[in-house]
Amino acid sequence: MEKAKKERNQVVVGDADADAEESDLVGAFKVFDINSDGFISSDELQCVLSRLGLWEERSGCDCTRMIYEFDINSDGVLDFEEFKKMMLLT
Ligand SMILES: [Ca+2]
Ligand SMILES: [Ca+2]
Repeated sequence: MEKAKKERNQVVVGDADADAEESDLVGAFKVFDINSDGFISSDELQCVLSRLGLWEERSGCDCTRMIYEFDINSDGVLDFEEFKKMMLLT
């Protein structure tokens, strides 16, 4: 019984960590979602990346393509779940 209780406590702690990480991502998502419509378009992605100095025109990197790679439901924009995947993979 003691052991089971301990394991449950660990799960709760794990969830709290995940929540903290999630709220960081929510904050990052809001930065990228300039017009606050809940989606990140390729224009927004490019705009924020260039503002952060992370966008290099001459690198040949293409935001539309970047979105396309993570756009799971193919609606042309990134929702929070898709954004989360992008942040965790890059
Ligand atoms: Ca938006
Ligand atoms: Ca999408």
